[in-house]
Amino acid sequence: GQAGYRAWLAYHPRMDSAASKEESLRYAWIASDDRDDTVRAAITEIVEGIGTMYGAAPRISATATDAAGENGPRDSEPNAAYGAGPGILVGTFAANERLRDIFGVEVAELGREGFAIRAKDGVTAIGAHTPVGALYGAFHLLRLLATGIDESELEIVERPANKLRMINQWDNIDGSIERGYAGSSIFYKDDEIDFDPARIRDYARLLASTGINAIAINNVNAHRLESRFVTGDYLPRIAELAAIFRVYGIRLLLSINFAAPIEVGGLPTADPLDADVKRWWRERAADIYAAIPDFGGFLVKADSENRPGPFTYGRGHAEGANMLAEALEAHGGLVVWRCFVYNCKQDWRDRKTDRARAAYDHFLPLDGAFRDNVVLQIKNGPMDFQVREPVSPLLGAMERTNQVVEFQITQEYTGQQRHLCYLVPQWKTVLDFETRALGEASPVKRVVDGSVHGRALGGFAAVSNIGADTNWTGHPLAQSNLYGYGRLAWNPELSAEAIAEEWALQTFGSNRQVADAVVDMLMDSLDIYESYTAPLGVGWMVNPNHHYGPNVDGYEYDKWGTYHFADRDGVGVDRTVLSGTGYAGQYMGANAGTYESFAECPDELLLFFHHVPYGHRLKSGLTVIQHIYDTHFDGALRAAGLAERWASLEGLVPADDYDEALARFREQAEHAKEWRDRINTYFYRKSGVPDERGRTIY
Ligand code: GCW
Repeated sequence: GQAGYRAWLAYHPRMDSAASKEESLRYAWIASDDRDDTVRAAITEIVEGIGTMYGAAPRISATATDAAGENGPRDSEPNAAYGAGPGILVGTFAANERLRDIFGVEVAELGREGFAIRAKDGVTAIGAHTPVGALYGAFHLLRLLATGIDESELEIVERPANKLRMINQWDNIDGSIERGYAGSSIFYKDDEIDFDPARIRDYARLLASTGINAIAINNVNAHRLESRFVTGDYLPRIAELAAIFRVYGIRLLLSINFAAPIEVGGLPTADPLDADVKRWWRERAADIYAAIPDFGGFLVKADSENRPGPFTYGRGHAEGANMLAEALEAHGGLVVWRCFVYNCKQDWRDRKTDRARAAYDHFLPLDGAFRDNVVLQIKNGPMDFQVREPVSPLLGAMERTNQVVEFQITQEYTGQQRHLCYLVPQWKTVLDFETRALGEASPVKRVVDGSVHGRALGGFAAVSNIGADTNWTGHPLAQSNLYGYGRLAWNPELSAEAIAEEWALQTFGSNRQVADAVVDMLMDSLDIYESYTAPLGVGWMVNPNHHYGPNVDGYEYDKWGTYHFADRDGVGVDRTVLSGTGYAGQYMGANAGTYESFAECPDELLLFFHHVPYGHRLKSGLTVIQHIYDTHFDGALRAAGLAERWASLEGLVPADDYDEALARFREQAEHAKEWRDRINTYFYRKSGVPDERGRTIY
């Protein structure tokens, strides 16, 4: 269907028509003295947005001075309905004297990407130091209008908390998307870079409206042809993509293949200390910057899941990353080096090796060894984007290393966009986690924004959930995760609920009944999904490879290092220092003791840190086995409830969205029963303990 395409930039007509009429009077014209493409994009967006919401578009005035001239705008036809009236000024302080007058001196703290909005004497002014700041301000004003804020006395100053606010596309040149659940790629087709510029622009608009400022356009697993993206064969087309994103303040990055000097360059080695290898990468960097002057840099998955890396040559991650960083440094480029490094060929009989330890064990010793234009990208948890994991102990542990946290917007382990799972609450838990890096007040969000350790560079990265499906994300409500990620990267203080509400109002319009229902469903969804899939911090009870659906022992005797160790007496992984793998000891300060302790470890992570008897009583008062039964029965019921709640919105949301979501909610309800019965049956057969409440287990 078409409805979902415009996503949260739908700009629904305001329903409250009296207010709407009055407000539209406030925006009779829009003007700027800036002439660049980015401010033009801001103007276009406002004209379209306000025009659609209020039924009367602001007239574009050539210059800010004309717009407010005594006789109103002179350069174009006066707007018949509203005359000169009050309007909108947007742009940079440097180019717009009137913005300098309106804002005076308080603008210094805005930084490169911040903006200020002030409504004064009939003029709504959006000012920034840069065109992209003005664009962010324009999107912010539109967000406020769409969410029905009282804009008569606007006084807003915003700047992003994080420097890097990045999206990773796991798109392949054949058009497939690794872990993609919303159709094929919008960037590639049939082994070519092949895109519709209008669609890329719309993606850029969606991203920029939330504050995203960087995008790596190909899969971190860079295959044969993608390895050549750094060469002249592909750079002209990539430069076209970069030009579209540039207008929206988004820098383009490429995922590279560490072995490209061999596979593409024909060299005998990819050793990072080899002079020819260094020269080869310097030449590639020079070529890239000739085509894309503001190229963002390289994203690197090295020595991870069979990808090549410096280990082959007896070198370490710092040597590998620094070699690439040197090649990019003169051009202002970054190396974003992923820490998702572990042994994926483990013997399940080996009870000592613990995949959860791997990132910390590999990277902590390298603290201080990376160049300033290297940033480490650390997955939010120590394993791999499970429904529930503890926070990676590496976050905050390196004082002299730039860090970004990596989230997964695409729902690989969280229902693959067939189940509803609003992930913002999960990310909030991670961001608010107190690392104790400096005793107190060192939450993850302050680590990655650079303030805890005084780092100049940091931020967020996340794997996108979009594809060529008309509604971008398959499940229409999964758009909320992309939206929420961008908003959190801009401002991690926003609550999950506030973000859900913003998203619902912008996406479905100002009908309160719809917004309230959608917000409630989103806010319940993670807990519902966790209930029927992943009790008490156990993960990986999924089908191998595609990762959809229940399979309790799917990975139990496998090489990927992902076990639950259920036996007749109990379940869970002993990761204590005392008797287990020692992982709990990687945490700082009191956190180590909390997780080490059977008594203090929070219920929701108990089985991640401890092997526990089925009869163990949780803080909730339930035994572990009864908790498993109860949450699975309950989760399946609540999943069915989601379908009913959605059905109550028939006729109130666009039919396309309604139908697409309803089909998914029905699948979720059925599939949740499968999860319930598989998990309950498995643990009943292992433990022999019956359900206290006598419900059906097979
Ligand atoms: O979660 C795993 C995925 C892989 C992915 C890998 C990674 C891109 O199953 O598909 O590869 O993580 O993050 O590199």
